[in-house]
Amino acid sequence: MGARVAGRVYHEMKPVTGDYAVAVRTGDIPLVERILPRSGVLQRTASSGTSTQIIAANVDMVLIVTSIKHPEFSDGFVCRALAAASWKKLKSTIVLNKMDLCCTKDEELKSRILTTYDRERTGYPLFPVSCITGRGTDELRKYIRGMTVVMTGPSGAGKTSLVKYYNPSLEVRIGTLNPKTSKGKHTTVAARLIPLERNTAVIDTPGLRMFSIDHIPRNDLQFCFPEFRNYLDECRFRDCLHISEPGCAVRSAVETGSISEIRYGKYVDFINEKNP
Ligand SMILES: Nc1nc2c(ncn2[C@@H]2O[C@H](COP(=O)(O)OP(=O)(O)OP(=O)(O)O)[C@@H](O)[C@H]2O)c(=O)[nH]1
Ligand SMILES: [Mg+2]
Ligand SMILES: [Zn+2]
Repeated sequence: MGARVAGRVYHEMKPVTGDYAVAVRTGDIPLVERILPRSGVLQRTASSGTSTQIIAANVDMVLIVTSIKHPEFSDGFVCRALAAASWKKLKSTIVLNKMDLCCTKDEELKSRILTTYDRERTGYPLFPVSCITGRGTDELRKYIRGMTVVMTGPSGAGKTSLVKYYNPSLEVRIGTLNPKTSKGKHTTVAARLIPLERNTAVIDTPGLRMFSIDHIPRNDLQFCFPEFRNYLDECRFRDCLHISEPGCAVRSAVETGSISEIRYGKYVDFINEKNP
């Protein structure tokens, strides 16, 4: 059902997908008079680069939907989205879609991804799935039961296909990929909350070129990598940023293999992107 939003409300607190609102009936269409305080907010730095954009509100978990290929798996995207969710104290889960496309020559990439994001190390669950064969979809469905989850990912990773898989009668547009680049064509243009079974809902969102995290302060980035946490107190210097300081326990953990080199490399990239 549609609703109108009072101009004052729109001005004060732009409504976003997932918001709870108080509305009154005025004729045919309800009028939203108030938006309730938000919890569980997923946000990124807006494309303008100067402000943050709320992707969805009142979510219990973020599903980072990626594909093993077509489009190519991107550690940069995944690590940025994980950091953004973690910074807002939101739980995340990685969904590795299009497993049906994985052939013998992709085995190395597959095991590399599974090792990098290994749950024992990072704490993040990872579900390999396929919307074509249905592989892994039951496990994922059980895992999100009772929650409102927001999906984010690159265009063409199969976010809308996954909701359609769970709710085949849903009228949604599924896109094709650019055959040259294997990237999606930004088919979904607005976020939408789709109720699944009782108490479960999925928010489908438009695919992103990049998940910008310019809004996360430089010093906070280290807390957005859960696998660093056990080591942060062990560094020689209290203000260690874990880049080149002597006696850094995080870097030692990278050397011994307790922290993935790829995850650590992304952390260093994110630090270097920020002005001191
Ligand atoms: N082989 C294979 N193709 C898939 C799978 N899931 C989705 N696709 C295909 O991937 C393409 C893009 O799917 P969408 O669901 O539109 O992707 P999206 O992530 O919603 O893309 P945007 O809305 O642009 O962000 C379509 O051609 C789908 O048929 C899968 O598990 N296996
Ligand atoms: Mg879509
Ligand atoms: Zn350190």
